[in-house]
Amino acid sequence: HVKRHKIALVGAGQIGATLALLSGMKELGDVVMYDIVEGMPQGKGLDLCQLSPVEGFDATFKGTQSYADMKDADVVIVTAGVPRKPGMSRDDLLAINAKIVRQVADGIKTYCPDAFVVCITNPLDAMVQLLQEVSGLPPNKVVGMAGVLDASRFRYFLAEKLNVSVEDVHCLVMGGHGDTMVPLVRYSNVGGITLPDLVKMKWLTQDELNKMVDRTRFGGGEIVGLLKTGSAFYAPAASAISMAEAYLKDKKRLLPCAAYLTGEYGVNGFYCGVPVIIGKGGVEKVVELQLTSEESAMFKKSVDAVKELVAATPK
Ligand code: A3D
Repeated sequence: HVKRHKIALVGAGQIGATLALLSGMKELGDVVMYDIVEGMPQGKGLDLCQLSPVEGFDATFKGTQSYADMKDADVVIVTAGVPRKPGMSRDDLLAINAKIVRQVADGIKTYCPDAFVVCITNPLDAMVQLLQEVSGLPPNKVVGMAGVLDASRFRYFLAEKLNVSVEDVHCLVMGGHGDTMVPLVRYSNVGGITLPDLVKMKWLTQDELNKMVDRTRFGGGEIVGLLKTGSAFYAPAASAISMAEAYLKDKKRLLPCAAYLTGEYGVNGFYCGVPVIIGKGGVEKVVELQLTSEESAMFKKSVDAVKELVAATPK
């Protein structure tokens, strides 16, 4: 018999609620939404239950203030914490979110140690590391969402500029999820035609491309500046759902994610954004590319920023 999957969302704020909506629309399974704010996840859950007849999908949505309700979840997506306000960097969130992530990790360890865990809480690379360490789950079952979002931003900017379908634009962004992230122009393409080729073909100038790379780097901040009371949530939620779906459906997707490195790219014992294969085994493979010396230097700078953050994380 077919058993429905169970998806636990820790944090039912802007991203959490969108994750729940997308899980329903894609019929990924039954959803449990945990949040410390009493009544809020219950209210959003009930609202989503009442949306399901209109959209025609079957899933339950349960709001809770008890970690016990995460029992035996197949996937856990963590957004618990506080988001940025204008003028704040992701790193400003470190102390407050570290405390919250520790509690979440304890809950996962107790109730669903076999889950695939996707961390979204910022500062991403440090929080995903803490989540893995405190929960004690195997590193291949704990990943951070950043690269899919950063690449999607780059894809959109390119599609808009070149007036082509977003579907045909593919981008790769590596490194930490911060201003030092590394959009890899050489490995990005439109229908298989790489960006350097498109510059040669005069579809866009090198200067325009450089500006889009920069806009990608600061893409999160651009939205924070507009919203003023929080950060992006639709695209971050969709990005995490694509990772969860790759796991649940054993799709073997090749996606850039914050993954635990054990020597790849010269990094040992840290999480950093790299291309990985996600399937039923979680992170099944880290894909190691031959970077140019310039790309390597950018990646190393990004890794150094991640290491600093991890060192600054309250133990
Ligand atoms: P928000 O709408 O504030 O939701 C966060 C939720 O966490 C709120 O409902 C809180 O009540 C809840 N919460 C606080 N403490 C706890 C706790 N101890 N246990 C459970 N829940 C708790 O924020 P959001 O959904 O917009 O963003 C969530 C996180 O994602 C923030 O840290 C953002 O910085 C981060 N974020 C990351 C990315 C990446 O690309 C990595 C993108 C956008 C946002």
